[in-house]
Amino acid sequence: SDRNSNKNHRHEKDSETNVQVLLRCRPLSDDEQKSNVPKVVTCNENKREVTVMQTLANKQIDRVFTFDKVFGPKAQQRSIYDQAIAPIVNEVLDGFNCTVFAYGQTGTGKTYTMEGGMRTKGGDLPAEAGVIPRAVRQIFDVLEAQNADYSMKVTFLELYNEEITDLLSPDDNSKPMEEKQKKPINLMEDGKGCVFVRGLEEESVYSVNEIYTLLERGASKRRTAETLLNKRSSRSHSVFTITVYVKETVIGDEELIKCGKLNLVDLAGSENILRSGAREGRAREAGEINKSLLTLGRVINALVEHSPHVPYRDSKLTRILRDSLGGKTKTCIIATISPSTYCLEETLSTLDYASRAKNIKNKPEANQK
Ligand code: ADP
Ligand code: ZZD
Repeated sequence: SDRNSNKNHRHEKDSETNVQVLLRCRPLSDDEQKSNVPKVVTCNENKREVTVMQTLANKQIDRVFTFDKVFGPKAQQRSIYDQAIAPIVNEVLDGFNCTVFAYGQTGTGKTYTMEGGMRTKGGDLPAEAGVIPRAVRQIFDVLEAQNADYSMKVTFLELYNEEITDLLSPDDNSKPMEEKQKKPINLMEDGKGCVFVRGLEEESVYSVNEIYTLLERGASKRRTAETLLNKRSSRSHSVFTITVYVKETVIGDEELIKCGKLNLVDLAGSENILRSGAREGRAREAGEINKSLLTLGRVINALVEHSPHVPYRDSKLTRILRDSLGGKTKTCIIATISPSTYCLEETLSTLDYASRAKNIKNKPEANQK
């Protein structure tokens, strides 16, 4: 029909882009090196290949996986950022919504990749700074260099056991622990089916230093939650979102605002999927904790298999990030693995999952000006 051909015009095939999938393998830790832990992973960055050596019935069987980019154990934070993330941040500045996920087993470097550490080698960012501080820096640098009229808002949340914690809400030390964090945080839907998180502290920021103060608040709030609940960090997801508004001067008096959003997501450890998949319902908590991660896997499967029903609504994470999976957002997944033989099973499962995600297609559209 006419309506259909119209629709097809607006969503031309060439506007579809696959989710970009990067692979990062961490180095052996000092301890692992000392005890001569055998390595089973080799990375060929030029060929964008990862090879896993597996011995089955005394035969060595190699499995080779190809990704959009591969970063071996020697890859520095800065080089990953410059090669893989800086182009994404430029898209955000052009008015697109973009999402970067870190996916992998606990201990493989998701938080190191997304946040990094403070260890410095001189220069104005620590050499170990990860994606979040570098993205914030780049956004400020570009907009300042353009002399742009802009504003920026950030939110930082943690999702644990299907409950949202606002990592930026100001600490009220006058109240006992049980009374804190009583401000309800809910997922709301606007008329167009877009989900947003209501009740979150939305901080406007005007300088890099202000952001660092916020990051510090978030990191310390998370540490408090962590000490109260063992293993929380490996089971929780954290979502850092930067929204940028740039005023565009146009001929005449019309004022246009260009808006772009960047979601930076540190997922719960992927080992939680296998565990909860096998023993779902055993402990109520275990099932609940991993609902979001399980649903993320199901959403990816449904998208890859072109199923008529994609279960976005089944978890908070997939509701919040719905548009990043099969929607108008440009999405990148960084899969993290360990080279150790002791992680072999989880490594193969991460590589399979990440390979499948390469087949998800999004239809990025710049936000309406
Ligand atoms: P995850 O968030 O996946 O549980 P972490 O980011 O906490 O893993 O990393 C586990 C440990 O390994 C940390 O001590 C971290 O500093 C270190 N690490 C992870 N990736 C790297 C890397 N590429 N280079 C150096 N150290 C790393
Ligand atoms: N990964 C560290 C935080 C942690 O787990 O605590 S590193 C970066 C992004 C989001 C939150 C914190 C940070 C982090 C930091 C550490 C300590 C105090 C404030 C912020 C960081 C690292 C390098 C440059 C900027 C911020």
